Amino acid sequence: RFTPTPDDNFTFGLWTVGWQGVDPFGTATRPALDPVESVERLAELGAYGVTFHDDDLVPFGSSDAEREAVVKRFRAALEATGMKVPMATTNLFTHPVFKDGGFTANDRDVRRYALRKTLRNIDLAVELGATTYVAWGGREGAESGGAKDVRLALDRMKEAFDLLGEYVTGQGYDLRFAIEPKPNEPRGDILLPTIGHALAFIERLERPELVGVNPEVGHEQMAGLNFPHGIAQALWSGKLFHLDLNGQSGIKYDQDLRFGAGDLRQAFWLVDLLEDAGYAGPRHFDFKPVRTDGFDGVWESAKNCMRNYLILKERAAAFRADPAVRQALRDSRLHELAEPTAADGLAGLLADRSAYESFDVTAAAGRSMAFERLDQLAMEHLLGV
Ligand code: GLT
Ligand code: MN
Ligand code: MN
Ligand code: MN
Repeated sequence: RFTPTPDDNFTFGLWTVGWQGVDPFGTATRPALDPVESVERLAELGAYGVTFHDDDLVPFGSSDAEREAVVKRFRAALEATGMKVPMATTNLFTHPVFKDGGFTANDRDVRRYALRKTLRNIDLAVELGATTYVAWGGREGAESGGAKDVRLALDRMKEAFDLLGEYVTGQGYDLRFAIEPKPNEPRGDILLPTIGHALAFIERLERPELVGVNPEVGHEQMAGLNFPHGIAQALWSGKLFHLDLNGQSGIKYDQDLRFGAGDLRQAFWLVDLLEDAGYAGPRHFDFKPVRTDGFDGVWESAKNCMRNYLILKERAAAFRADPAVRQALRDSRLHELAEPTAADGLAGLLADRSAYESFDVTAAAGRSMAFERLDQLAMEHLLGV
């Protein structure tokens, strides 16, 4: 029970299990991991695939020959294990050249380099079978007001996504982009800080149909937002192209805990939502195994990201199937929310005296919504009571 198989569609970034524990206050606590070993270990644990930044796979500054050799070895590991690469992305944040951003750096040469670096890795991503390309603009932002003209930066951001869209369309690639919002860290303030900002931005692009979002649990929670609500709006907008599952405890630095740690109740409602909505994309984990642990903790936490998802999936299904819950949902009038407010049209609404003139406001105000009972039932299912 709770042991994943590739059918569960669990994927991991190479940078997650490969994180060496470098943080702003300390150096690495673990040695580097060979991407091939990550592929093999994750396959053994039951994952469906892996994702990568260009530099996770091919070290920055490698020659073309070195790149070819690395990719060949990686591809052989994928073939041997059956692991897939549904998504890839670009590292536009580690090298000092990106200290003021990639697509929105004030320095035009850096912006042109960032685009070329991205286009180069898109070719590799498509070769390896990826259909989603994530764009996390961690360095796109500022620490001070005069340093960034945000309206111009958004012009440059749009220019970048328009060029990327033109490229994949011209190449005939089956690849869509997913913007990953984050409010801050590493920049003091990052552009496109939340799901909502990203959704509004996408509508301004030349090819909005090619661009969606890749929301991360912890990133929305760093802004104090309700992650399942954000995901619901992304789904409603047809824009949930991908997502990053992890754990976060409240408004503080980006904790990247394993999935299920941190805000467990939001994790429950998130799994309930994804499963109920029939979200078909990868369940992608973007977490950092705690730097206190050795590789034992790395593989333990990777396994438990998947295990916790499957436990919550079972709990959510039990919640939805429980007759007491079905009754509680009716008592809370959820079925009424599914009814259009005015199927009779504006004329019908205006002619309906019971909607206003004879509406008993006092009686309606007095009807309990009965939400407390519903929530306690959810709590008990979550706790396995
Ligand atoms: C980086 C970041 C993540 C992003 C990755 C994709 S890189 O680790 O913290 O949230 O998803 O670029
Ligand atoms: Mn994060
Ligand atoms: Mn991260
Ligand atoms: Mn992420």
